[in-house]
Amino acid sequence: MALLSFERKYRVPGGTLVGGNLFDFWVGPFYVGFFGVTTFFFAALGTILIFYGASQGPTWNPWLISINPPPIELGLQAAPLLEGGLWQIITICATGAFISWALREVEICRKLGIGYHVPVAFGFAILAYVTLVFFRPILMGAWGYAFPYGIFSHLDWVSNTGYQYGNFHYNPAHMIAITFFFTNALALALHGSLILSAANPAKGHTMKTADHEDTFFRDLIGYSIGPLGIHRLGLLLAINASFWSAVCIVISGTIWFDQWSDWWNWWLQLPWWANIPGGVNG
Ligand code: 07D
Ligand code: 07D
Ligand code: U10
Repeated sequence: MALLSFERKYRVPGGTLVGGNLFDFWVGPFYVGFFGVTTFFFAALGTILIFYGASQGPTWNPWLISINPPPIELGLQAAPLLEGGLWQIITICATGAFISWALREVEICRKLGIGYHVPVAFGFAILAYVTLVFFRPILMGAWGYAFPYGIFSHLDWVSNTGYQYGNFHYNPAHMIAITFFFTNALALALHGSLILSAANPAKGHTMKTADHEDTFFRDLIGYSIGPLGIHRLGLLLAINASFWSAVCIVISGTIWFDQWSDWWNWWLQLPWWANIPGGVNG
């Protein structure tokens, strides 16, 4: 079915979570819904406040604009507008917009009668964000531990936060997250190239089938995960990348305070060699 006639058939009322049929309509290609209105509201308000913050700051250079969280000394209080208060309201707007966007995805899934996999996946990105700006700062007792909203300033935050724990590469959850990110890129490269190799042949050649795809990997590595399996794997890798990222940052400063390289001392403390002469204790 051509895309436009499919849309005509499936653009039907119903499936909304809130608001009944009040916002159950489309604007151009976009489904609106109650959560489209809330997304629009939060995103517009947040953007306006970023521009207001920039107007009160020292620069209009887009790379250097930065809306900073309150100073650490203010703890978890509500801050004056220009000393982190704007950051606090923008954080509420951003979180409101991301959650609204996920719920709008849910409503669209319900209309189409498909699974909720996309909003669940996006939920893991939201988890990483709220870990950075809510969970970790709350556990550490100050909003000042969250990252500033600016293109270069948020890079400075990552670098400074990393070096506070020595070499952040020794954080074991950071290692797991990075491994998932890298594996994710490998899996997408393999999948994208395999599909194109079979489904997009040169002019004059015939398109090959899923059996050809399976056989390629069985010949190469003795096993094919299959056409459904590769998508399951991709989703698993991607959500784990976000999940372990959230873990690696939430444990830094809440349950681990030292250099991350020291964490590995447990290896040296294992009982079967901890007390041998010349060992860590001997
Ligand atoms: C391609 C989908 C499109 C999205 C894009 C981003 C904005 C921000 C607003 C100036 C893959 C749109 C950008 C709306 C403009 C203001 C106030 C997604 C795609 C194109 N970062 N980060 C970037 C965000 C964090 C880090 C680029 C957001 C953490 C490093 C862009 C968040 C840490 C590097 C950006 C966020 C961190 C970047 C490209 C939120 C750990 C880079 C992003 C809400 C996760 C790279 C100058 C991209 C860069 C980069 C946006 C959080 C680290 C500006 C919205 C605090 C090390 N980040 N980031 O393509 O070039 O994403 O920076 O959590 O090197 Mg970041
Ligand atoms: C948080 C983004 C959420 C986005 C949302 C949507 C819009 C709308 C609109 C386009 C999580 C936003 C949407 C705004 C846009 C339109 C229209 C994603 C988020 C909800 N690190 N490190 C990570 C690597 C080092 C450090 C994660 C690699 C150094 C710290 C990942 C290297 C030091 C933190 C990662 C490396 C250091 C991290 C980031 C290499 C610095 C974190 C991915 C090769 C000296 C952060 C939760 C992520 C984290 C994080 C990778 C090096 C410090 C695993 C590959 C050694 C402090 N690093 N890192 O989290 O875990 O995405 O955050 O050297 O806080 Mg690291
Ligand atoms: C995949 C796939 C597959 C495909 C695919 C894809 C994955 C099976 C079949 C999809 C993949 C791609 C297309 C590839 C490219 C994608 C990426 C690289 C990912 C990154 C994407 C981007 C960078 C693009 C981002 C663009 C976005 C997010 C669109 C921007 C949209 C807007 C600004 C509008 C958003 C809509 C909203 C909020 C809801 C509706 C609202 C409106 C239309 C606005 C009007 C508002 C109202 C009517 C409400 C009124 C508002 C009120 C009352 C509030 C007022 C408040 C005030 C303060 C003013 O696997 O294979 O192929 O294609």
